[in-house]
Amino acid sequence: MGHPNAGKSSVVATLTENDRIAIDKRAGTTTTTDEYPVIIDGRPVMMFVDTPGFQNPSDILEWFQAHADEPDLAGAFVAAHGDDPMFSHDCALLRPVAEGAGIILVVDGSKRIKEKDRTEMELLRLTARPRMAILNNLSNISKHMPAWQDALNKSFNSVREFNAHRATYAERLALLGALKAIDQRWEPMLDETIRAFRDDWSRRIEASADTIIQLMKDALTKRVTRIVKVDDIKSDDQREAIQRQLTEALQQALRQLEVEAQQDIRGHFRHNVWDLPATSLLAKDLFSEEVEEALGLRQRQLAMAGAAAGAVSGGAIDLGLGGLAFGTVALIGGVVGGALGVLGGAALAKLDIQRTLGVERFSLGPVTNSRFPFVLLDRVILYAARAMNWAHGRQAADEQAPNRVPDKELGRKRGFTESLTPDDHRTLAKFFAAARKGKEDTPHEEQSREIIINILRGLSTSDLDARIGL
Ligand SMILES: Nc1nc2c(ncn2[C@@H]2O[C@H](COP(=O)(O)OP(=O)(O)OP(=O)(O)O)[C@@H](O)[C@H]2O)c(=O)[nH]1
Ligand SMILES: [Mg+2]
Repeated sequence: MGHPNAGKSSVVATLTENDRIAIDKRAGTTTTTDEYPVIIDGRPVMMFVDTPGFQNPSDILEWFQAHADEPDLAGAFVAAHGDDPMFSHDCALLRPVAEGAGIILVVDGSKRIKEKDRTEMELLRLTARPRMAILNNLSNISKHMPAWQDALNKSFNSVREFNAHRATYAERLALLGALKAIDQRWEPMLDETIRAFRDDWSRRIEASADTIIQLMKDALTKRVTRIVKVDDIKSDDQREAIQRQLTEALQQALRQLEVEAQQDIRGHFRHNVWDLPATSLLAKDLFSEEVEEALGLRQRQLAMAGAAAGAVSGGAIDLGLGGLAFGTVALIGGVVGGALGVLGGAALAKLDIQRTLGVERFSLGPVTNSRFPFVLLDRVILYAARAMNWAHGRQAADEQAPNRVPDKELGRKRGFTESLTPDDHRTLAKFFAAARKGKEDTPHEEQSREIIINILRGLSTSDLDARIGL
């Protein structure tokens, strides 16, 4: 409950992980009293009821005061006004309370308290139902918060600050935990809900790690091929053009794999509305310089990890020319070293050209570039971090990301793999090397999965806005 535009629907959206609830900056968005279950393991464990807010709070308060000896004021009010069209909204609002629901009042703590607010607090107190107040803060003005705390503490069993746009998983759990304090009878149900939430969260993290491992394996075995009749290749320019097409095709295939993995992860964390500002690293092209600079390992880390894993590709252009023996090596080398598929001075993948029976078979892949898998891994973890921490009530809010010093100026990367230990780097590099060869279920794969799970667990609680550049 609460004023129009206090953020009621946003709180419900965040707590129930439902980003399809109508939320808008205009007041009066919610026009009916709607039920939103919290579903865990396909089972509704509790229900939130979103409301349009009081229409005639002073009339209700007056009636409550005149009938103060009624044991169940909400029920009595509904019984007395159920047929009165003037009060149909207020009855819809009080009906769940009459039926036993607890009350959560949502207020915008960035605004000054008005008389109407005091009226609502008082009438909710008179219902004598278990009640909690949530201090939302819509515009980051905190000077009125202490006054709200004082006023709310007088009429509510519990008063909590909760930011519907920024609340993390941990804060959602804490709020559910706090609901226990307002009515002891709810304790077993809430304990079960919280337990189910925790288990579910672990499962989502594991499912995301599986998605990520699979992405790495798919990306590192991807190969694109083209067969052309020798007679159709009349010049080196044509050979160059084919190579260019193959590089574009390989990049496109890798982008597609990333998109599919992202969709999976989004699904694990129940996000449907998903807009990224153009400034987000996640909105940039996977093969852009910006992404490569911000993510992945530093040169020295890469060299050490690569040496341990017997990396296929160092700083030089790696050109396989299996079976090919004519004078285009320099040319092809030149092409690969140009604008095409180069990451950190090394080609993305090996080009292989074989000539048999009047045809030339061009194939590019799998990726041999040692930087690329770390960049890809960092980016998909970044994506998971956003999926885990983007409150559902925030939807596609177009607010500005907080100002921060560009990481470039700080001279640091913004990914996650960089901060891992050299041991972990080696493990990952060995997993990548094995994946490239199509090996399944190696010990390094299992260890890499654990590394990823640990990173994801660590991301569940921190405020990542600044880091991700949302
Ligand atoms: N910055 C910020 N904005 C918020 C927060 N919570 C809600 N808002 C914004 O406040 C506006 C109103 O939010 P709603 O959730 O629709 O509010 P409501 O109380 O359901 O409004 P009605 O249904 O019209 O009564 C929207 O523009 C939200 O994006 C918050 O925690 N931080
Ligand atoms: Mg609403």
